[in-house]
Amino acid sequence: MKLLTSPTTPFGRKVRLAAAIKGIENQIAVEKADTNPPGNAELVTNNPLGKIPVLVLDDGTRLFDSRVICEYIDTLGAADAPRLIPQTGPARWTTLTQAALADGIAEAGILVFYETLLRQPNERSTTWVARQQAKVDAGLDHFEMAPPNWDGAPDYAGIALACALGHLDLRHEKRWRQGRPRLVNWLQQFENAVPAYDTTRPPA
Ligand SMILES: N[C@@H](CCC(=O)N[C@@H](CS)C(=O)NCC(=O)O)C(=O)O
Repeated sequence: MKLLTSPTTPFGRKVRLAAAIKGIENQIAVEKADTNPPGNAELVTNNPLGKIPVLVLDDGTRLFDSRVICEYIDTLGAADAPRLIPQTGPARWTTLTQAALADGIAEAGILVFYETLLRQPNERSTTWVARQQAKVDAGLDHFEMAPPNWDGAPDYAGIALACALGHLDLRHEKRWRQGRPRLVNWLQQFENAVPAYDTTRPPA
């Protein structure tokens, strides 16, 4: 399998952590993809949205987005490998909802970052940035009150939250850490439990 991604995307990092927890990271060749036109032409042939990550299976099937890829990865690995997403019952919906919130934090954080990276100063909207930042802050406050728990290995919700926080460390100057001691401690516990969090850390 081939994973089209980049060293800085939190969504590609989710996939790499999922693969590591399932013990199948050696089955995935990681390939850097360009998301910016015109260099993204090849990526668009793999995902019409031009977004990463994309997992290309050995038979040529393309999987995206990161949630779909992580669900697929959860079907792989040894029989005793940790399950990332509960298959049935209330725990399934809790995990998926927590992960959706974590992904939403990352998506809003990325929109704030893109505003300065991809838009000229005269195109930027402080109102839009404030609206997205409010989503980041509200999501973080929710997790400060109720971070995802795990027994054994962190599940998919934990993976998604750790990657969202990693994105904010990289692109938002670690501001999320101020006033959120429980979440800071939670991420430290995650790092201790998942060595791949360190090896997939994006370059500063
Ligand atoms: N919901 C998607 C989000 C993927 C996403 O937004 N990826 C960003 C990189 S972090 C991207 O490819 N952006 C390029 C673009 O929007 O043109 C997922 O979970 O995979």
